[in-house]
Amino acid sequence: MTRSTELFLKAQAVIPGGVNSPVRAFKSVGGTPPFIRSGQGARITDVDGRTYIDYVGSWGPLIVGHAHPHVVEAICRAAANGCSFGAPTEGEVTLANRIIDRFPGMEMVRLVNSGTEAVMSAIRLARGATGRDLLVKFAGCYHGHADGLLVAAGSGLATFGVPTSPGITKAAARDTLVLPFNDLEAAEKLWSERGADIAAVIVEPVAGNMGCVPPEPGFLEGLRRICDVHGSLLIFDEVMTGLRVDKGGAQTLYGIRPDLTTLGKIIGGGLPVGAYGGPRRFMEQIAPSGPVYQAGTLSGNPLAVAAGLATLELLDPPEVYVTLEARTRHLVNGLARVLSENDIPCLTTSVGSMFGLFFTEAAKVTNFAEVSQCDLKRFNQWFHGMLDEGIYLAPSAFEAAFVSLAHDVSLLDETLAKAERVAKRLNS
Ligand code: KE4
Repeated sequence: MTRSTELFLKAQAVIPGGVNSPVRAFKSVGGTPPFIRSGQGARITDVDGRTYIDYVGSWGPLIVGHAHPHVVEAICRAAANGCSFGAPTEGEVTLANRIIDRFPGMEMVRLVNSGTEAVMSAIRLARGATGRDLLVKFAGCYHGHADGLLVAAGSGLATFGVPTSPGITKAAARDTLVLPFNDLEAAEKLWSERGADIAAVIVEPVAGNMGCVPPEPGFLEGLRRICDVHGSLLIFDEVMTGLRVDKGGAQTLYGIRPDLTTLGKIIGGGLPVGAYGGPRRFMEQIAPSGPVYQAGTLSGNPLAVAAGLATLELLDPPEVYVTLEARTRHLVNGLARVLSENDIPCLTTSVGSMFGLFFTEAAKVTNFAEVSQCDLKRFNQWFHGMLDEGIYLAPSAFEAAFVSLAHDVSLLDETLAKAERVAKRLNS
């Protein structure tokens, strides 16, 4: 019995599913998740001593690689001065300014402890600012686990949402409407019927929770226009895309200015940080400067702020995002070549240094229904084949993968050589 198997059995006795976040349990791909002991650069090592090239990067935060000396030193220095004060600190002001410098439409930002918290707070602000109740989201986009967001499309198009989890009341789901991603016509129709009651629409500007699905040309621009006409707020959930697809997130990459932006992952450098921000006229409505309440014991935590600041410093050089994108294209183009040479139909997508791989004959996928038609069984075979070769991919077909600054070309080529072996076995 491997140490991971032993630990997984022990973990399942005291932690639901043996994990502290469901996707880590390998339920959709099967098998036992390796328990990770350490990470260094682009590699992680499990408790049985097996090392992997890591394309999960803790689901996005580790864009500079694991245990980067600059980040570790910043955390240690902060910890030596105390872990938390529950009082304002200089680092929070510095990080707020570093974030605002990157996002053109943002004049103020509030730090919280997770992407979920950032999203639920931004939605509360949008409802408070507009005096409206309804929220629109898109099927296949994930925005954390707040009640009103664990909602699937009801029967028919854009009728009231239905809860996707027990414990979520009909009342909580009732105010969320769900549309197909990239379907501007459906959005136009919904707003023509309900626009006066819609507080906001929240969207992953590049969907990263159904694989990596880019916006269709005109989709984001169309949402901006609809919100302007109907007085709804446009919320870009950039928890994953912020500082990932561009220094200024997807809003900079695509030139769209949302009303509110949510962030997480990279801005904490691997420690728990979320954030939401926007123009002063909205953000000053947040307590204590305004009536919309939101609070958090560890918000702006000095260690998390130090990790975030150190990570942002490493992302400052102008060539960083050019390098990340070039390396990601090198890998993705190589994977597409390897799979097609072995007669395995697949579709690859990438935006910046996030990428997706779909086992399908379709020329593209634009929404959750199309992604759901892909060959999930083949994905699971691919996932385990790559894991056995020491390549750590996300244990779900509905996740994006990530390249970090630590993934140099030699590691990418090592990955491609191993992918070749896996593809040959899949095709045999
Ligand atoms: P957290 O509460 O997990 O920090 O953030 C929620 C969230 C919000 N918005 C977007 C676009 C997100 O991708 C996420 C969380 N991402 C998932 C990975 N797809 C986290 C992994 C997990 O749930 O364990």
